[in-house]
Amino acid sequence: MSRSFASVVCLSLLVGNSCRADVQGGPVAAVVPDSQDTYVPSESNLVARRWFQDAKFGIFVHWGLYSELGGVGTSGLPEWIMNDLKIPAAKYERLAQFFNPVQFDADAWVSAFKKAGARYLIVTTKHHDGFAMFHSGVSPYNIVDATPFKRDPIRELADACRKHGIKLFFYYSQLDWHSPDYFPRGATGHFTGRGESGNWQTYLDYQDRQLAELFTNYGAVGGLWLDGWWDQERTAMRDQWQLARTYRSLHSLQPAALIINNHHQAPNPGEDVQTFEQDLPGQNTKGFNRAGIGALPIEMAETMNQSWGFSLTDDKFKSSETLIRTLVNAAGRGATLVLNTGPMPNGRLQPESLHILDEIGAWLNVYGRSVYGTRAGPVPPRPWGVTTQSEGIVYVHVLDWADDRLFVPIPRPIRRATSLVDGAPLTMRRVQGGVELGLRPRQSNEWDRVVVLELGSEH
Ligand code: FHN
Repeated sequence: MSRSFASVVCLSLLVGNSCRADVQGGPVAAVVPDSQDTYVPSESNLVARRWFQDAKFGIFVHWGLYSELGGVGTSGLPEWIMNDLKIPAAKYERLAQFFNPVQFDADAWVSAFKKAGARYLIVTTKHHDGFAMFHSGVSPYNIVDATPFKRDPIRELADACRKHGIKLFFYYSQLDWHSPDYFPRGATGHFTGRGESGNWQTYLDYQDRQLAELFTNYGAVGGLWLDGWWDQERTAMRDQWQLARTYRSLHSLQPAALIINNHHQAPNPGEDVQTFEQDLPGQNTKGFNRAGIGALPIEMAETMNQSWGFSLTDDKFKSSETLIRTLVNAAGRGATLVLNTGPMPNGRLQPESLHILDEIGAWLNVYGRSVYGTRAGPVPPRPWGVTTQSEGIVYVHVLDWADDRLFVPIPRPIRRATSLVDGAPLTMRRVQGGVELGLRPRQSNEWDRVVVLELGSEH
């Protein structure tokens, strides 16, 4: 029996904690089926969840060996170039020898994110290509040991984030195109020159040891953002990730750290935030978001152009107006937006990204209070826009409305309606079931007309 087949058989026979898939003799932890796990978040975790709901805006960074190739030759997913061009792992490894992003300046990145109004940062510590962008003792296939750069950007980012008050989250791909033990393979990574055997349990142990390093060596972090589960969605390995084991270990290392898994499914026990990819929660234009919205805090991840990693040819950057509207539309659904940028192989942020970040920061400087710390408002999303709310105040975000009167179905008494941008009072008329607001015309550069409604007492 091949060792890979033995592993699968052993895994498929698991009952409670009784089976140890140690065919290769590697360290193996007891396995508890995910479905039997219960999870009670710690008090500090619940506080962190509220913080996350208040944060409303984060930055996502996709940066790795693939950034060197600038996405040339692939369709829209630069970080997928190893898979898409069928580059063997042994050849792809050479990219590490050329990776020397000497202009990387963690402080400059985090300062730019902070100025843009972001409250947290998610950075790729290992993408599907399997290369660790941090100093790992688990494998020398990492940025410190395998590149001429020899620095640990994750440590530098952790320090900069601490200095600037930004929470740091780690992106980590469970899917791996480099490890021979990521076997049986799922939907991707079939042409990277690996043999037809591997030990799944050894791979999971490798993954969990790297995750433990991240949760041990970089101080208190915001959390973990997993990706790649979906690679096995239609295989026999679908339920063999031992998520409960991974989550339990990480929650015990850092109880306040939030675990997010971009599996595109309904949340599992042990997860703290539900994320939605490139669609507003409740929408599914891209095909990722088939699961409904659960009870956890929610997030939407979006790109600035069409790519996650750096692309030399992708100039389809969304306008700052579009991205602000996405942020507002997310907030109106109670979600936090994490906006991606793909830094260049020299270590610098793309100039287009910096420009967008500046514009978002300028907007948030003026309109921030209608977004930060709010929850979804009393009026669900409408064709004209959304509402958000915080203590005693409803923010009406008028995104698409040409007329000078707008009916808003808020039956509660309202003391005052003002325009957020200049504090000017607006007329309002109580009508059946709500209030009719008098709007002033939209200015040409006004991306969101925000009306501040101060609620009166019910009695
Ligand atoms: O395949 C990845 C992709 O490269 C990128 O990392 C995004 C981010 O949400 N997640 C995966 C696709 O679901």
